[in-house]
Amino acid sequence: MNNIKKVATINDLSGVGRCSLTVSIPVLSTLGVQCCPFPTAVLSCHTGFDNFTFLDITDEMIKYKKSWDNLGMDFECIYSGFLGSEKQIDIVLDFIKEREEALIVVDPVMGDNGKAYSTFTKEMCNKMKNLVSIADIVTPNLTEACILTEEEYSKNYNDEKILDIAKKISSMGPEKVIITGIIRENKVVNFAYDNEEKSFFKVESDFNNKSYSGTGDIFTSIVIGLILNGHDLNYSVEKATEFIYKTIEYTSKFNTDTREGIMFELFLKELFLINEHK
Ligand code: PXL
Repeated sequence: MNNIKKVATINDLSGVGRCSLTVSIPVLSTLGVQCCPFPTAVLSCHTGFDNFTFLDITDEMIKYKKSWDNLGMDFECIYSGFLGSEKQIDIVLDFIKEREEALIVVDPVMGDNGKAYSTFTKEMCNKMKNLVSIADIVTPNLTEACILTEEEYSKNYNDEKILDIAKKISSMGPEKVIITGIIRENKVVNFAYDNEEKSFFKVESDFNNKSYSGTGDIFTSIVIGLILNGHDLNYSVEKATEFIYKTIEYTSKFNTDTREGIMFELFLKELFLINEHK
């Protein structure tokens, strides 16, 4: 019996910088789920580098979707990340609406450190709200959570305010809201709100003052893989946080360019063991 779950992973392919598809494919495979890439753009490096090529493949996405539609291709999960244009968001909306029985995970990739990414326009931010409204789980960072709720960005929000923001996002549609990478003094905090369980918890790890690219994509990929394997939200967020902490701690010993991401390749065997634990 084929009991391997499929995840349609809608994200870009960036040649350097360990983010989006280049991390989701190995992480999901290690967790025993099949990552089916649905590429949105091809970049030489992610947009954090001073120089990058950007090939928008919106037209190809229309044909790609049609091919999967014609084949009746279904997925246990649809995971969307970096989207390059308003039209791409519309394609993803249609793709999801035709497959609503899947677990819909939207990482509303729009910005970081209080600022929208250079490729992200105000119109795209507005459209992203429509995508968030049909998701089951969303994983914004604090910048994205503030953009979605039209709150002013501040690094100093307390737990009560973060819960308020998470509830506002949940009221847009998603049952589970995970706000990632909140930096508080020497800690990084991930918050999770579950509207079904009416629960709210946070997982903290030490922060060594270095922010690496792609950690949000690795985090969301781990959470998806663990949830699809039957682990609960609490375990999934806790283990994803621990994995990223450990990998950052190791990577930081080598003084690499933080835009190159974290050395997760060396820790995949640990991820495999995390998943085996029931
Ligand atoms: O990791 C988020 C991300 C994904 N894809 C591209 C990016 C970024 C963040 O900068 O530029 C192309």
